[in-house]
Amino acid sequence: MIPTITAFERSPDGGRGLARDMHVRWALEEVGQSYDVRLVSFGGMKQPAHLALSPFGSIPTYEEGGLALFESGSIVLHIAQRHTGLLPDDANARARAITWMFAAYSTVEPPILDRATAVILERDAPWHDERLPLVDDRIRKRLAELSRHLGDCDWLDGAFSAGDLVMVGVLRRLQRSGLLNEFPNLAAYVSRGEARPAFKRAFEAQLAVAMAASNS
Ligand code: GTB
Repeated sequence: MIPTITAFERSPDGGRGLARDMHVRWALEEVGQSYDVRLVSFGGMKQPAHLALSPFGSIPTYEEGGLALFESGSIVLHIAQRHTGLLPDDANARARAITWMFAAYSTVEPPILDRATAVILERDAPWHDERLPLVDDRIRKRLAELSRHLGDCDWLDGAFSAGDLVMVGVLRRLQRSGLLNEFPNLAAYVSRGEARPAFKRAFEAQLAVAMAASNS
């Protein structure tokens, strides 16, 4: 059965592949699973039909037969568990790869999301100029820890896994901040992820949506 995912009809990132459907597209491409995409407007996300799939009115969602999922992490894990290619066979290595997915979402990403909020929504606040450096330092702390762990390895724990897919997806949001370049092994890690053929296919697919939206 071909799954259907949802994505922004008009992504605010203009095709930079930063919205969370990118994680899901990339995972599906890595395992060779074709998929359909239903594009949703900001208004449509808050309508009952979409809220029935996503209680928080967001993308991405994932439908496959009688199964409907929301949360990109849960969707990537579902894909990884049902196909080969994103999780190791060895039970302990598998558990560690899943741990890296959680680490990406719940330990590395929170200050990165704080930064996005600061830059996009709090730019005019009187305390913005004081807060941003504090947020950046919290990001630097996490990046330094991650950089130390990665060292000169290609991936976080042996072969590329769903943990790397999510971590690279999370780190990509820093590309315009300059923070990633302070940690050359992390910048190279992100580039390695982006060089994967599956990433490129997923990126091109979401870019095509953004280009069509900008021409309409
Ligand atoms: N925890 C959820 C998950 O991982 O699936 C978070 C889902 C989420 O935040 N979805 C966002 C959304 O639907 C899109 S991805 N927002 C609309 C709404 O809630 O009304 C987050 C995102 C948005 C925009 C950019 N950007 O422009 O760069 C990057 C990431």
